[in-house]
Amino acid sequence: MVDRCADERAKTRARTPAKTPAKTRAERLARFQPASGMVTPRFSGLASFMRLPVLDPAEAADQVEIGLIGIPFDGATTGRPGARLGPRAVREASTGTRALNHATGVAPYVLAPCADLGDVPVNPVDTAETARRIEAFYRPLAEAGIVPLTVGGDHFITGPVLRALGAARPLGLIHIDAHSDTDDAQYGGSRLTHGTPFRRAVEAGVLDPRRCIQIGLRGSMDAADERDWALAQGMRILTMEEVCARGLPEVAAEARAVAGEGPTYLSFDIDALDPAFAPGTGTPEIGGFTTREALHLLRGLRGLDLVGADVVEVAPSLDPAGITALAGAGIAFEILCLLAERAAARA
Ligand SMILES: [Mn+2]
Repeated sequence: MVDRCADERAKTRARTPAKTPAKTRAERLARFQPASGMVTPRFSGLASFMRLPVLDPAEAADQVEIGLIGIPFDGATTGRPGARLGPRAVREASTGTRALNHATGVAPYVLAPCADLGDVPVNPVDTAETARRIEAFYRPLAEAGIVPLTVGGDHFITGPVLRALGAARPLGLIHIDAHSDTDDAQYGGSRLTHGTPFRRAVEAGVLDPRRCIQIGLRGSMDAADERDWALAQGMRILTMEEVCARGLPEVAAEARAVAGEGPTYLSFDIDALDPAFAPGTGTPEIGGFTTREALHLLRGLRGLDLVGADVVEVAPSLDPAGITALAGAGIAFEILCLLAERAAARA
């Protein structure tokens, strides 16, 4: 009698990265494939990002070109917390994403070897220490040329990621968000909040403000300084009102023009989406993107030299229906397709 289970266990083992590193790119592509839903059902097994193999980041150099990473930290949230639970919820929701982008035809796992590199070891009660740990986690990846796709965590986590990726030269930025996050507000003497990462990154010289664009800003502000400071640095801001007036193709074209040919980071705050589509987030603002509009906008960003990206501020405990994590997983897949196309172009 044929033991079908044994056969399927063997296939699963074949997908698990062996201790011996793969030598050729074709070997690496074959090794780093997501678990097939035809072999092990999508609701079974351990939930890694996109059902990809899990790889120790210390073994990632010369093996994978894109690393999916969780940063389960929300200690810099000034409003409603919960984004520390984002990576785990997005991993779970992402088990439903399949191999091929129906709109663009991109098959990311055919184009680039990708793995889940696990979570950054954060300290939930120490923001400054967590920033150091994040930067230390990403520096060797940057040096190895591995492109990180991060799931947060609150938006504070993007700052130390940018410090690692932009250490060699300042980066351009495409920042899709309801808020500018260029605030300088102090909470009892601390400026380490999820409302300040891009101000700190410009000050640190890891972002080139003239190559930064912020898309979808809306709602209310504590003070005009958040916007005025960004504009004074030369950052471009496209408010949600301008996005609606001009249309997504023009917005995407302007984003590509502002970022230009140079290395660029893409940061997607889930609160860019309307709370109807992403209620599980710390600082929801009405009047945002639909999930469909967000996908169209991202598809307009093909061809950029993306050196990293993130999806942040998914706070699943604020959304019992789970639609925010589902949106986060779908946005992450769309961004992964952009990163994989770029990796294949450089291979
Ligand atoms: Mn943000």
